[in-house]
Amino acid sequence: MERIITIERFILDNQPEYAVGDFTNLLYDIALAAKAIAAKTVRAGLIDILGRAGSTNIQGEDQQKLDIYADQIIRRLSDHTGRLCVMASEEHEEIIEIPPKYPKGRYVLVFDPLDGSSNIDFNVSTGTIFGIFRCKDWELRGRLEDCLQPGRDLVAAGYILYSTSTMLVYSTGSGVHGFTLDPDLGEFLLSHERMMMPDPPIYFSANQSYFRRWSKGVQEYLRWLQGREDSDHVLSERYIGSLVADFHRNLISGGVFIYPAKMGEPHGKLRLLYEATPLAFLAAQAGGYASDGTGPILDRQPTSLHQRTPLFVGNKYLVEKAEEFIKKYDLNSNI
Ligand code: FDP
Repeated sequence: MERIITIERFILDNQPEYAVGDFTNLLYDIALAAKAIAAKTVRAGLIDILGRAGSTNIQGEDQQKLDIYADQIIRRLSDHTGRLCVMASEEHEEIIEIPPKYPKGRYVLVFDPLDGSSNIDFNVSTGTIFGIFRCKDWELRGRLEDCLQPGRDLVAAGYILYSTSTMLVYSTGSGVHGFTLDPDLGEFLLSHERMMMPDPPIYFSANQSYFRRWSKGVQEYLRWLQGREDSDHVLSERYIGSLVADFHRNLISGGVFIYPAKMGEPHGKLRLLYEATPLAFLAAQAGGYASDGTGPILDRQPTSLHQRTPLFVGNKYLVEKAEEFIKKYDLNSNI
């Protein structure tokens, strides 16, 4: 019979050498928040939680009730534990300081509480994305610069996928591991150890309704992905429009997800700090690669919390090919 390993056991057995308990407990806190959000998500249709909450976040997008709930639960589980020095969430314009009445910790949590939230009303998968950095100055309480760190400095990153089952996937820099929530036990159980993106890839994910707004390089790349011209890769297309779900499928089956810059949106749509960077960390750990079209996402130094970036993530060869097309066709052009 196969061994059953809970996430708690796995985190404890695999904690990095520098972890002295805080880091391990921080991952538990995230797993607990995941259970709370998952429980709310499955009841969404039952308790009249669907629909908009009537407020707008700083990106100008409508917030929905589950976004607010997810944001609050992560904050309320994390702000008083003494493990964090600061947080940043997609739903907050400024950094989230740890209230002075609570002790400050050594880690920084950046998160997108409910990604893909425009899908909630349709019962389509959503996700939470998170990244954990070390606090830059342990003497001080958290500051903006603690949050504005490049992906190379992440100590952990992961996501939770709310779908037919709830999955928590994370990495602390030694492989990517996936856990599935057993609703009867209320525990995340190890279901996918050491996930690697399979090669050859079989999917590409892109919202092709933007085709005419993309640069020449991206258009040519799309044609190549579709197997026209000289491509030896014939891929199937799958686009859920929920980043975590699209990334997760490509992680398991092999593929590439792209959300390029487009006319009118020269920096794309996705956020560098709490969407692109954590997924870039996971991709690299799973043998893949993430680029903004010109170079590694992991090398990008964020200059503001809500900065956006074009994103190409997944199979290394396919992402490098995107860089090649962009270099060839777009070098001196602006969109
Ligand atoms: P959403 O607007 O539903 O929150 O990050 C935002 C995001 O979803 C991603 O999850 C998703 O990949 C993307 O936007 C979808 O955008 P398009 O509708 O422009 O394709």
